[in-house]
Amino acid sequence: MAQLGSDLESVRRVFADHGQAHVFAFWDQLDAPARRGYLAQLRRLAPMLPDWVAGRRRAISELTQVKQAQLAPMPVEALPEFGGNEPLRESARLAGEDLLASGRVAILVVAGGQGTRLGFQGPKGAFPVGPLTDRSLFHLQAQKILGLSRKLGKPIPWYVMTSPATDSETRALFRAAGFFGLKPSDVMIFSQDQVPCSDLEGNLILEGCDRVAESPNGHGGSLVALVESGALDDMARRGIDRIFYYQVDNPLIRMADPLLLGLQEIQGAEMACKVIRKRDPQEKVGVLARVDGRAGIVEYTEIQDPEKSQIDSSGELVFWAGNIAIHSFSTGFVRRVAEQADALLPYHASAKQIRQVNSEGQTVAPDEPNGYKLERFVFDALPAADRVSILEVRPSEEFAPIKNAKGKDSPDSVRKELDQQYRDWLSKAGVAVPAGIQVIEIDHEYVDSAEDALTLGVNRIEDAAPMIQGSTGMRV
Ligand code: UD2
Repeated sequence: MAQLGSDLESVRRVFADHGQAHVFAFWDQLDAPARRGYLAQLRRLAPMLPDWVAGRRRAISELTQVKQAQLAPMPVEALPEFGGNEPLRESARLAGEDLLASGRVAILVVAGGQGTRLGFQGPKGAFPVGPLTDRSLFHLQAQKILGLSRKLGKPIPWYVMTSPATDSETRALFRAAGFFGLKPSDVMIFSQDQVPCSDLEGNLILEGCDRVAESPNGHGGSLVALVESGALDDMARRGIDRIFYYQVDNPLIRMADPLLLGLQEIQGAEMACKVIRKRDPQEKVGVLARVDGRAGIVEYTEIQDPEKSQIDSSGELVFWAGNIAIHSFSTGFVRRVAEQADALLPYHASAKQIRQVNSEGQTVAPDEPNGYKLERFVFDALPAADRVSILEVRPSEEFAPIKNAKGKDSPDSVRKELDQQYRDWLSKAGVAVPAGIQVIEIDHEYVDSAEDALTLGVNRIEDAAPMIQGSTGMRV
């Protein structure tokens, strides 16, 4: 108890010195176990307070500043229909297949987000996307990895980044599902860190009488978590030096795409990004560009006219390369960025409704944003990369994220896109889908492309079961 007392006083002083003495507002009302738990959190937060104070000040002030930067387009390996180099794509694919065959590639999914915008309780990776079987995003992605491993004749390890909010549920889910058929030793689940939220004035928020509000530190936190969790060391032991990065909310993901991996390889780049062609200047996606001479992403909120609507001589937008958050990294680059994270990965603030105690000590959910969550963005690593490769892809083939409960990027719209992709694969492979079939579900372990569908050697969907199932009834 004496230990607790002296500890308490030094912790109290740190918070007071940074203008955050209010975190002790309810201390006198807490019982001993609550005090012990709370002190453990405060002790953990105390050393990061100086950086937090500076970081949140910069992040909040940037919200109201229009950045003045010199923008120029980046060279992009465009799709063949937009003048891209087909032989280069073919060489890239072969180089990527070599990397995969020699076991140099790991897959990383960032799955620390919760499905709050979807109104879903639980990790977003648990969200059901299978129209017939209700398989989850994780399950569908595991099927893709199983299929890839089977083709390679060796496992390809899967690193799953969770957050303190999703970690235990995610682990339980993988265990209950028998790791979806993957070998548990080839799946590494690790958590990113959290960072305290800030109120609108820049102070810590009390989420409860004995709890400071914290939230996951953004997908950029993955670069640090890879090092701190030992995942990067684990990769080194396995002879891996490339990481294929994607976000859990995209069921159309082309897993460990050799084209992206190979383009990075033959261009000698430290980081590679997939982009889609932005057609409308108002579209809300970040754009890859040269920012003050270095590769970077300009958020749609930051790009202004004339650059935003600038058209080239062929009538195309000059800044058209929209980021879809699919990357490939060299592991050496990840380690370098992680070591300099404080300098390279600034926090970005976004206004949110954050649960907070009122003066009576009751936690309430506000109706309006009452503070900021602070996040690091993975693409802030771009300017630090020696070279960056950029590959244009077709959204209908590889990008349909589930973000909202209704409308665009909702479970309904994404299931439709998935269904359309299945129909396209089957049609290219000459497999007939009878007119009455309203819902199709494909097991990605066996069929993950039109080429795979062709190898089944069938021309009726009924003959392909159980890899491909069709149903005349709609799931409600
Ligand atoms: C992100 C990009 C956007 C576009 C889009 C593609 C930013 C600011 N914007 O939009 O430009 O590329 O994705 O889908 O990044 N996650 C974590 N930990 C965190 C925060 C997020 O793991 O602390 C994961 C989350 O589980 C999800 C992904 O990162 O898989 C994207 O998060 P989001 O849905 O919040 O990103 P969004 O829609 O703002």
